[in-house]
Amino acid sequence: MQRRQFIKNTILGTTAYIVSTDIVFSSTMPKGYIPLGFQEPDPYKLFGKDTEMTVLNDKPWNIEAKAHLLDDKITPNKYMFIRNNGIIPKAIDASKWTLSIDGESVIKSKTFTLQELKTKFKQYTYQLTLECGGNGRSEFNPPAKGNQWTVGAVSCAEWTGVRLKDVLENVGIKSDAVYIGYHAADTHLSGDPKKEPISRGVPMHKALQDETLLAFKMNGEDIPLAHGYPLRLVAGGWPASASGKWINRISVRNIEHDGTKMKAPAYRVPCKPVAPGEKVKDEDMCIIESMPVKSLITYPKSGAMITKGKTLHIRGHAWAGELEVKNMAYSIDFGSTWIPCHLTKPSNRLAWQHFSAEIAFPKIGYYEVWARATDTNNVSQTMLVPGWNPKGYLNNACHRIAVKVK
Ligand SMILES: Nc1nc2c(c(=O)[nH]1)N[C@H]1C(S)=C(S)[C@@H](COP(=O)(O)O)O[C@H]1N2
Ligand SMILES: [Mo]
Repeated sequence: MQRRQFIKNTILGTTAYIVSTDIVFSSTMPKGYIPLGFQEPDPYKLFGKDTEMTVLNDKPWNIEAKAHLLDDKITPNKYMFIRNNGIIPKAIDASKWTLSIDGESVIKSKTFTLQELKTKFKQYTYQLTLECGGNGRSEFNPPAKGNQWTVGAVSCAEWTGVRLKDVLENVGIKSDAVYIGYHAADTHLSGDPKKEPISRGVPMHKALQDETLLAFKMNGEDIPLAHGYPLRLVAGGWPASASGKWINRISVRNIEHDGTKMKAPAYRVPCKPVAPGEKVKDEDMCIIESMPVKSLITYPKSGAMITKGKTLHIRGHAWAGELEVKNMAYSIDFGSTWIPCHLTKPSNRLAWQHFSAEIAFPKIGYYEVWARATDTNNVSQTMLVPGWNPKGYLNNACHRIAVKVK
């Protein structure tokens, strides 16, 4: 926005802000032409993303993966989706970064430097699944507004940091604490410094889990800027909106946190199922907590071709919010029979699991491979898009790929 306005204002001037010198032949430059030096940044280069990633929005940046890009057991940065509600903070000086813990339910507010967090507390590393609550939104009918995520707003990276519970214990929490809320350094799209793009959180029982981290490393390196450098909250298994990026303050609240995008209808679904398209009152919308059971076939790509007589190797990941995936099955006959897949144990709680199978096809022709996960509460993914809801959250329908045997 700012940049576009700037271009409008200065396009016919002679001093280029980006190229930091004069445009020598500006008088012969076609009207309305945008010099290369002024063009929008390339998001792939800017964020270190693979060029097969899909940009859904550039203001703010929202970028998703395709199923086959998520084949790695641990998601590398280049395939990790980006979901932003506001503008990524600029010019971060990690040596000056602080995290304040305040709120009604702390005994006394305290501020830590990043260095203090790293040295005063024990560090832990976990693989944690982060899925945007709106992943799969594009399939809802009637459609829901918002980023039209297909299947790629999910990741499982290795996060290193300190336990939020250790830090809260060090500060001292009152017995009336019910929720924590994060505050971060990104700016509202309007540019208004008094508005926060997002300030969500989790109830105390989630805040105090071993795996809930104040993370400063992702996959063994500093967290990439777009994913929350230099400090982010990671609450695996819950809608990733709970995992605040660029955090500089955590408030321990004696009420359910009431920050931006905590109130209905944001990140909430109808407390009771509703008919597609039905209007739902705010008070009938409930906060999403643990994400539902889901899986993704990451190999092969949809449209795979194999020769008659050969088997097809498939593989992918499965996850179930706070729970574990108990079994994984595939079907090649549109769901009438299901055959078990090999399924690994998670490397730690809240990490996605990996499945694989060798599939034999009876004869030449077109097939679909459908994959279905079942969690430890015996809840399975559905074949059809489940429970329509006004904001298009929690679509955990079975993933499927097309296969041709020739
Ligand atoms: N400060 C801040 N934290 C944030 C957001 C944001 O816009 N600002 N987006 C949230 C949402 S909705 C999601 S899905 C995840 C996305 O994390 P990622 O971009 O690292 O994949 O970050 C969450 N944390
Ligand atoms: Mo999200």
